[in-house]
Amino acid sequence: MRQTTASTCCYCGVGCGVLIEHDGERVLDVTGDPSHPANHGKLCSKGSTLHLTGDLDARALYPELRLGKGLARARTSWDSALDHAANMFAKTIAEYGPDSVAFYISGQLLTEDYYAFNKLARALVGTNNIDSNSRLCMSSAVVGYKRSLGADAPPCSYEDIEQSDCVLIVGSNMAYAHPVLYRRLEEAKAKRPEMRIIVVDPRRTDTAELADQHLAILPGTDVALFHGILHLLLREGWIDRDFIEAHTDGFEDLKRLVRDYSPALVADLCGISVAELQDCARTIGSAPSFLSLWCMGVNQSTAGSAKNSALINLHLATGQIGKPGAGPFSLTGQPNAMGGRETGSLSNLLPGHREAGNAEHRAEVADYWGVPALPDTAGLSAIELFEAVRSCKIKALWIACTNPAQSMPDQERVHEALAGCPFVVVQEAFSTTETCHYADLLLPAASWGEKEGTVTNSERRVSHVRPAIAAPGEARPDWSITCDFARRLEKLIRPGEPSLFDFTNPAALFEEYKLLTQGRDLDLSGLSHVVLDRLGPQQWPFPAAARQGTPRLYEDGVFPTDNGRARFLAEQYQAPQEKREARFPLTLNTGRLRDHWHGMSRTGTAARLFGHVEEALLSMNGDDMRRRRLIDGQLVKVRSRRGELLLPVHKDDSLRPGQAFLPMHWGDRFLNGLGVNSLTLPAFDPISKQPELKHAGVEVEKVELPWQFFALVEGSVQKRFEALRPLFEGFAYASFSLTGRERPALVIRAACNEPPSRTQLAKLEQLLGLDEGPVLVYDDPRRSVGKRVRIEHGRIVALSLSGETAARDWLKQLWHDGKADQALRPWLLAPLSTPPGGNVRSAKTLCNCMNVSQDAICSGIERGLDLNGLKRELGCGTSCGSCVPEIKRLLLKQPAVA
Ligand SMILES: Nc1nc2c(c(=O)[nH]1)N[C@H]1C(S)=C(S)[C@@H](COP(=O)(O)OP(=O)(O)OC[C@H]3O[C@@H](n4cnc5c(=O)[nH]c(N)nc54)[C@H](O)[C@@H]3O)O[C@H]1N2
Ligand SMILES: Nc1nc2c(c(=O)[nH]1)N[C@H]1C(S)=C(S)[C@@H](COP(=O)(O)OP(=O)(O)OC[C@H]3O[C@@H](n4cnc5c(=O)[nH]c(N)nc54)[C@H](O)[C@@H]3O)O[C@H]1N2
Ligand code: SF4
Ligand SMILES: [Mo]
Repeated sequence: MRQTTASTCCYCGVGCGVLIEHDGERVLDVTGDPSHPANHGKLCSKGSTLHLTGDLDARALYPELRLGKGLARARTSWDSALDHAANMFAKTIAEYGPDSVAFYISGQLLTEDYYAFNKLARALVGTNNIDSNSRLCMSSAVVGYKRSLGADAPPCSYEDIEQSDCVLIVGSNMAYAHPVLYRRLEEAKAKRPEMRIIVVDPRRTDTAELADQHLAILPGTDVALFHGILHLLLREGWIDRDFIEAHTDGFEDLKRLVRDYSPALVADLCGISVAELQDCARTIGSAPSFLSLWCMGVNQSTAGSAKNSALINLHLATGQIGKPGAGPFSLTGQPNAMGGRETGSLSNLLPGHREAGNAEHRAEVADYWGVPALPDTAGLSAIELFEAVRSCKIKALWIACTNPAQSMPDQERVHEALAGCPFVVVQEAFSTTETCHYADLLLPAASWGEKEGTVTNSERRVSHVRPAIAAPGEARPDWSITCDFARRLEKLIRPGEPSLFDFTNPAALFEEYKLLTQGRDLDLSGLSHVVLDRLGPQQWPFPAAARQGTPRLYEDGVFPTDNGRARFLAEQYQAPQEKREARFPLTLNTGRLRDHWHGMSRTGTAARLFGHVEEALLSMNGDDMRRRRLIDGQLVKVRSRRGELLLPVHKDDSLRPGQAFLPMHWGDRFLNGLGVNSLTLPAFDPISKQPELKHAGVEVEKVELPWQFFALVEGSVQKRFEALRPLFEGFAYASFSLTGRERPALVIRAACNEPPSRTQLAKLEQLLGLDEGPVLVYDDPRRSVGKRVRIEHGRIVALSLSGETAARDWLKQLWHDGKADQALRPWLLAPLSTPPGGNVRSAKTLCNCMNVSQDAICSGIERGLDLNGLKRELGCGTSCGSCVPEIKRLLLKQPAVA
């Protein structure tokens, strides 16, 4: 029977409500929940395809245990898996102390999961070694809010974005990363064109399409920019002296500091003109309301804390906080990174926005938990933690819901750490990740649509996440795995004591947790799973007596600091860690694509999500390519001080000369060579400890790899991927992706210096299903060239080109069109590899919802269609709208002929 369950999207921090249609066993469809205040029924290209993701062949289904390094893992029972884990942890703690173990968790866990992990680490094990991937994501924003305003609380609501007169978007590509919020901004701007939007980003992103002003500052120079703006605000008298006087401290010091940030100096540091800077300051200074949005371009920096505070300074100086359409509003990346901050899931925090370094806070929490004390040794942050694993100080590591062997900087060291760690537990929903490879114990976790709990989105709104279907195989929800393990560990290290983990459901965890927030800035004590069901998603604070949530903080100008006053921070601009030098003259920036999520464990199971960008490409400015004699699509080697990566280059003039860009999504599984983060650096901000993921010095050079390979194969793509992947280990270049919609196919591109052995090729052909049956074969052993095409029922179902791949795109198009062309046979039997003429269409799908290719849109534009005409005739941009900024850009580039 078809049923509908209301829940939330498991991707970004917008926190959209979804309606999951299912039959109790399988998810059949997903639509936006019209009653959810975050999205009012809208979804983006990722949310609306959730039901197409999560291929069971890629899921972790059973606990698996490795009994010795070098051996393969074998399936085991939950009982023996968790007993083994408890024994290993107890033994390690007994022998080396509680700080010899660590937990590395994730902003994608639910609040109840986090709470269980925190209690486990701090109360039971007695270590503060519990950190999360939010360290790579939001920790600079946490520091920013706490230092400037006194508590880690984004003060605004999504409505403020719509109501604002001036929105400053810094280091956020929200068109890709927070699409539904971007849609809301687009609509607001369409209704009130006088609303000003400024985008500060070194790249001209899709987000910049909406901007009245795009400031393409040099990477890392944000602090100089903010000080330069304040300098001008002061000079022109565009500040709010009454607010500064009544509600802040520290303005005199800041005034002295920004005196030195003259427009000429700032323009020079930021690589913009004085006029651009003045325009920006004027827009901000004269706006009745001013709101700023920021994300990883600000946080992921060795100056991340300073950037956050310098931006908040602008709001305090202009009194633009605590009123409609105003305030500093960080966009949270992960769906529940906020919940992580609330429950204390960074090593330096404790539940309820407390500090692990504060003795009073420790005593409060210890009291509440009924344990003598909480540990007072500082815990390790992500980068330090993996360094401690590498140097063998940490001997048992528990990783849940994150994939550090893809997402941490300086991958070579991370892989080394994981390989050498005596005991690694990985609690994961998908068995395919790079980190799973190192798991001595793999624990299958329930995932989206299968688990219950709560999440907090970017605007402090708590939603009830509800399960629609049972988890597959023996997968279990995270809170239950964690509590079950904790109860077994308790028996070994706290025998005879009453259990700290007597929870029978997530609601029980929430009930215990919420009282730790009572009376604090984030007070959740009036909420419960039942209240959320009755009232719908609510914004904190929501104290016990409350009837509704709190949309806006600090309306009274009172801040949660010691004296109730907000603080200006006066810190100098510091250049990024890796200075330009002859050996590494380019700055490598990394970030998100529209349709993929992080390491692609989930989005990488839905072929259509590769339609927008099919493979890992290095983007570079045309001038930089010319100087290096590189042509579009050519294979290049990118080198940094830490590693190198081979992939094709792509001309992209949205980048200024001197900069390069790589999507963050490709790790070692989808691209040979430890992925994007083989290049990035582990240097971090001194206060937030957030690493500088957006700024690595690199050089790019041409590589010639004469022997090339291409294959495409339909059916059981995840199984084939797993089977084929190891065969490409030795290749200098190998990239994997999916293509198609109704008939997904695996696509492989690879290249190396010498042809692989005949046996290796035979093995490849066998796994591709090209060794027998209705396969057309051509071989030219002299040139090491081979072609194989398998045709069933008049259509291509698998093919490979080895040695030489000139016909790649033509064949792929034939496959797409579902036919075996007349020209196929003569080409196949001829020694020449070039395809028999004809135009090969661009494979890029711009509109994923309606399946409209870039080619179709371009020819529509040629026929004279404008945006509305394209929408009407082709349907593109009429569903989620994520492709609209790109269509607008095509329209600008290729003006319609009358
Ligand atoms: N499609 C998609 N959406 C996602 C995610 C995903 O994986 N895929 N992940 C989610 C998560 S966890 C996060 S944290 C967010 C991230 O969301 P965003 O931060 O918006 O995304 P990024 O692409 O990482 O980086 C944003 C921009 O910062 C710019 N930038 C780089 N260096 C600088 C600098 O020095 N100064 C300034 N001003 N800008 C700079 C980059 O050019 C880039 O356009 O996205 C969330 N949403
Ligand atoms: N170069 C570069 N690197 C970056 C960034 C960047 O901009 N540039 N951004 C950084 C940022 S902001 C972030 S947030 C990180 C993200 O980095 P990761 O945390 O490594 O990203 P994910 O791939 O989302 O990892 C989440 C994992 O949890 C699994 N999972 C999904 N649902 C569940 C569940 O319910 N339970 C359990 N136990 N597991 C589940 C997924 O299969 C996936 O493997 O990457 C960081 N790394
Ligand atoms: S904007 Fe997209 S990815 Fe983010 S929560 Fe909404 S549907 Fe999910
Ligand atoms: Mo993130």
